Amino acid sequence: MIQTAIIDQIADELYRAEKEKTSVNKFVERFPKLDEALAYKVQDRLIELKCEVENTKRVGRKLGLTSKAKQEMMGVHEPSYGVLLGSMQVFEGEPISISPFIHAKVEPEIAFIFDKEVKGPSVTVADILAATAYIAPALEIIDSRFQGFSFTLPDAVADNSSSSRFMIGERFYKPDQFNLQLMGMVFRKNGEVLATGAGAAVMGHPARAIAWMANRLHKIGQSIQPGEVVLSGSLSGAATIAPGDHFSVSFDGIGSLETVFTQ
Ligand code: 0L1
Ligand code: MG
Repeated sequence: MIQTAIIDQIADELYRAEKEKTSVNKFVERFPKLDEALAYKVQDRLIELKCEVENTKRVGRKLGLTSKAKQEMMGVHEPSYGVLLGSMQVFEGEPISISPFIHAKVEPEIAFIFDKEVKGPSVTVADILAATAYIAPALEIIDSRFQGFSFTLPDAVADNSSSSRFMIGERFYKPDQFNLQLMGMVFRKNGEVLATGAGAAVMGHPARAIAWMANRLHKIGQSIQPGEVVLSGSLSGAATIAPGDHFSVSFDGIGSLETVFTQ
């Protein structure tokens, strides 16, 4: 199969899996040519397809696989990234129905809102902070289209890094007031503490994950654009969701964010 046919085939299957709520098997066995570089092309095609059909547009990006534990589990040394679309945003105070999801999970993250372009190569943590207008608490709802969340890195990249929905706090904070490495976080489910952590859980510093992405984007002629929101990666493992569950994340200095899931 030629490359463009592989890209279209995998993007179509992932799109259908999401719409029809039917998980698929890993693609790497059927398409041995599916490496990381080709997977990002599939991701681009999938996003193009969603923008066409859902009449939405790109509003930012997300980092995935930022924790050492997840990277080791997948045998990789790098994170991944995906695209955030306007249609994926949900707002605080709106209950989230789990009915469109296959097996969604929720993650506590820090969102960065950019007011300057960030273009590689050699982007540093300082460059990311200098281009960031605001940070805010965020929750990401991930939902892999693969059966049992079982995939390789190229599979997950093709699947837009398991992105599904995201929510960001409505109060924004300037990043220069905080040491993001040391920023404490408490993640609760139904009032009970599920996880605690600090910003350093994300590759030593959440902005380091975004710097990695900016340098990776440079290789394909892309950059972070002013106005974009970037979710910098989860500070803890992802939590499973059942109808009625209430989740909250509280950060030292930048407040909290909460949501409830319904059937
Ligand atoms: O946001 C994430 O960390 C998810 C990345 C993709 C892999 C997964 O679903 O765990
Ligand atoms: Mg995430």
